[in-house]
Amino acid sequence: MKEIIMPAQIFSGKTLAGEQIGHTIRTVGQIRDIFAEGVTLSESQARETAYVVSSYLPVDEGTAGGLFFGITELYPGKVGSEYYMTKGHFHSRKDTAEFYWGIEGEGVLILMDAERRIWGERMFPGSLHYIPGNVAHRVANTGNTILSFGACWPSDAGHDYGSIEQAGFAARLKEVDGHPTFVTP
Ligand code: S6P
Ligand code: ZN
Repeated sequence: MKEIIMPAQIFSGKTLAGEQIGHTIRTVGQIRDIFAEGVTLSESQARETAYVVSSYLPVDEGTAGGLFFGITELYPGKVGSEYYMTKGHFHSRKDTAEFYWGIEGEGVLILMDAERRIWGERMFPGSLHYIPGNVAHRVANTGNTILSFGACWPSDAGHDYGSIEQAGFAARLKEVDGHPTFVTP
């Protein structure tokens, strides 16, 4: 008799649930170094949640040929005139791509290639973003509500946060006259 089983993980279209779903919380204090220098955080703002990543990693990190799936909920807020954003990273294996898609809220996907060329793509419910290999990616919440987006990436992509920690992105997305604007240092 061939069995039909229930999936152990459920993606409702908005949230991800199941026994193998992991959650990572990043507070504003934990990611303070990604924002422009010179802005002092209050203790209460440092304790705020900046984003939560719920992820389904069905195979070990580094496995060739597998896929990972994640939902990021990025809270609204600013440090100075800079929007709350994810840390951002290149993939450790340079030739690995990724899909992002907008679920709720609005924001900007900030992309930077190996030559430090920067561009942005608007994120909104239904937006779909192909992030090619060797392109760093970071998301900023430019709205007043949670920005939720999905991600799917190869299980052997890995994360290179160090390059961004050292050299940053070539431009910062700031609110200027009420609008998201790239500002170069
Ligand atoms: C993983 C994928 C996302 C991010 C998440 C948080 O490759 O791009 O799940 O991990 O959006 O961003 P970051 O830059 O802090 O990992
Ligand atoms: Zn990635």
